[in-house]
Amino acid sequence: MAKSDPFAPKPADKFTFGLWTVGNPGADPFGGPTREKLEPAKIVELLGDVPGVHGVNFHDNDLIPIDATDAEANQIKKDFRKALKRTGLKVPMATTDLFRDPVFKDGAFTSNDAEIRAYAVQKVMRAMELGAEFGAKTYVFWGGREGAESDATKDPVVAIKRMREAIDFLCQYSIDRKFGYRFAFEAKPNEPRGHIYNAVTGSYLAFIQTLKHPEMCGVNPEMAHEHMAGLNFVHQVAAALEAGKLFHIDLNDQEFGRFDQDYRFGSISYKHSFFLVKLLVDYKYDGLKHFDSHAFRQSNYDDVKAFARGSMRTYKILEHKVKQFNKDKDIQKLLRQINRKSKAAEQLVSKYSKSNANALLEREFDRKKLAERPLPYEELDQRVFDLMMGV
Ligand code: GLT
Ligand code: MN
Ligand code: MN
Repeated sequence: MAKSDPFAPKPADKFTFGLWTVGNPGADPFGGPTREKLEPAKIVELLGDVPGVHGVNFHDNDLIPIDATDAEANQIKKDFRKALKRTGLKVPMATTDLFRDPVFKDGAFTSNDAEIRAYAVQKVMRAMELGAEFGAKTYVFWGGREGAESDATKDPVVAIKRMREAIDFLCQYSIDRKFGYRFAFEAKPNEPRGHIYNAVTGSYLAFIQTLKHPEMCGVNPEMAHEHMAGLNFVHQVAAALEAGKLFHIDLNDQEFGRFDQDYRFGSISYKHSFFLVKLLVDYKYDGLKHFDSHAFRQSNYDDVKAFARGSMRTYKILEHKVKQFNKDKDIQKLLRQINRKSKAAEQLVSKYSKSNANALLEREFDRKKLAERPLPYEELDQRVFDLMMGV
């Protein structure tokens, strides 16, 4: 028998792909598709050929074209359901396409046109129903068109208020219909709009606290989106985790400062990817891990399968490296050395009291000595490199 692969993914890892990711036919703004367009059921089958996938997510119109008749919609759903059954794949997340159709050219929830705003909310209500039909419990909101090229065209404060109104409405709708959804907001700084509102994950963390149902709302950070903004993704995810708001995550990769590349997870930023996986492992994130990326334009569908396998394999390898990091004696020794403890100092500032405040004011600190304490960060950081490279 062949030796079992220590990096083989399992459905319990909750790795997911989207109809729009593995089904991406390779078009870009400068050229048309390089792969034939696959029907949803075919995309499910393709994923079924890749061992270890947990599920497949969709936008309403990835599954049912916006102009489909009821008869067409029913046939597509039937075929899709059969393919899910055959492959055992789940649909854990659903979302709405509020960006492709020309009606949304100036936004959906933040459009300047009240009828378009109402239509957008109606489209989400219907898409929530569709997601629920297939068992989805996480509902993603990516406001791709919620933005502006010129701030002459929209009042950004009004835009926030409109966004809140739409989300409050939809939260209540989900509750009334007992869908059981948790909403996950996904930030992006730009593309397709010149500027998108709620540009980074942190913006949504603040926005959520102003909603009528903050408890059912969290975030869906995407690695490439924060890297487009030049930010440290690990820190954005940490903020979400610490706030109990990491409801979903979009894993992929991206060169800093470039256009939206949606590369395979781990293909560019080895070190950031390592620390991201470390964060998710150390803090026991057990939610969905969605690969929101697509294969190179040069790939055929066999290579798309390699892309899907590779995405999961990279994650599993990094998970293994994280375990090595956490067990490595030298690294752990260095970590203990740099995390200097002092019961007395900690007690003084861990909780405010008048007597603590007075004692702290009285205490003498030897500033020069403190500054001289060694921090062998170069040594530690190099050990991470050695470990990652397997040296
Ligand atoms: C689109 C976008 C992604 C979002 C998807 C959800 S659609 O592909 O680039 O980042 O996650 O709407
Ligand atoms: Mn993206
Ligand atoms: Mn995404």
